[in-house]
Amino acid sequence: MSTLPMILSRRLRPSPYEQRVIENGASAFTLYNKMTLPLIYDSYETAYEHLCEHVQIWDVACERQVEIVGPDALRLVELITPRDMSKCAVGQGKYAPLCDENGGIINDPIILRLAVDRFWLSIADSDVNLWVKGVAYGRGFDVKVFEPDVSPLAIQGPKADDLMADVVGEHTRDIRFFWFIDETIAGTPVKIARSGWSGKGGFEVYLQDGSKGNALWDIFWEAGQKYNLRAGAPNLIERVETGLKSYGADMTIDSNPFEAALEKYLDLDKKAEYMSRDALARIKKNGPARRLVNLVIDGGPLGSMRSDWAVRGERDKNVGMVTSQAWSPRFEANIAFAIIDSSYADVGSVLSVNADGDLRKATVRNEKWQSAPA
Ligand code: THG
Repeated sequence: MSTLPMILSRRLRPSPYEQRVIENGASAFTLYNKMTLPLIYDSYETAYEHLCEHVQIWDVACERQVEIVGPDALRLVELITPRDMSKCAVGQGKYAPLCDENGGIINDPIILRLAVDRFWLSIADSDVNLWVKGVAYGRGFDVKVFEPDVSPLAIQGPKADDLMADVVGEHTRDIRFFWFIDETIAGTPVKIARSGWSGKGGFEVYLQDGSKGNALWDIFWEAGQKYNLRAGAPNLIERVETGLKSYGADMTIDSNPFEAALEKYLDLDKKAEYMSRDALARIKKNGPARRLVNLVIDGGPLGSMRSDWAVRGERDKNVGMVTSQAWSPRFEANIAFAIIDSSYADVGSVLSVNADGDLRKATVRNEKWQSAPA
């Protein structure tokens, strides 16, 4: 396929890497923050095998940045997340859920601290810019909130360190997990962070000039040939194995961080004011009604792209739904995330899944997909 089967109006915003993505034969895209996100070149399976061994270049420009800058920047960032952002140093990032006054998850960005009073929210797919602007105006905060010209390009896989060292320098090996440095590549300012939406290691390069997409891509492309670099994308199989949850699929504004298994990213006792404090305290006290769990579904590959299947308990009671699903070559099993009524959500709980009429036994597993202790 040489063109996207979509009408490319101004509403569908272009990625600076779009030309290279198409040239490399991307065959399936999703829509993310009103941009295309290429997900498949060859197949999820071949991309998964390659990602586990080599290095890939990913167009993740759709992970937009919402910049918050000004004297009240920290107060505003603290107000919108239950994570303690006073502990985030300049040059560091934190994975932090944004929660509204009901505890509902607005988004689950990585928050980068660029200066004492300047942050980027590197967002998943929802309209964070509008929400944050509303909060800032409503509270009369002295800040600017806007989406800057920044387009992340991910370099992911076990050979990413060698590639980055060749392109930028040996010092990039010392970047700590979720920290970032300022660099210039192709005469253009970038930030290089050790982060990315896979468990295979790597970096994200935040390009700060959208007109330089091809130039940046080409530099990594040429240097990457000796490492068997390929164009890739966030990989469904790998991310479910690794336990990375996707906003819009595994969590929405109708779920809270307790339900979405994001408890370890909460600092409920932090000093700063935050709008979800009362709601999250209440949910914690009563226990969440539902929980996002790991599920192993019996039998051979299910191989469906849509997997919002019903999950049933005893006497066929509907107890939840599958939110993401993939056949894992490593565990030789159908592994899934599912949102389940809390009383059915303990490890070892035996349920069933109705996969488009195919009724399968399913078991709640722990975070490493291992069997429950007998
Ligand atoms: N990169 C950038 N922005 C993003 C994403 C990204 N925005 C949207 C989405 N992805 C945000 N979601 C996540 C979820 C998990 C992680 C990163 C982004 C992640 N988690 C680690 C883990 O779970 O092991 C560590 C989290 C931590 O310790 O703070 O990496 O991919 N730029």
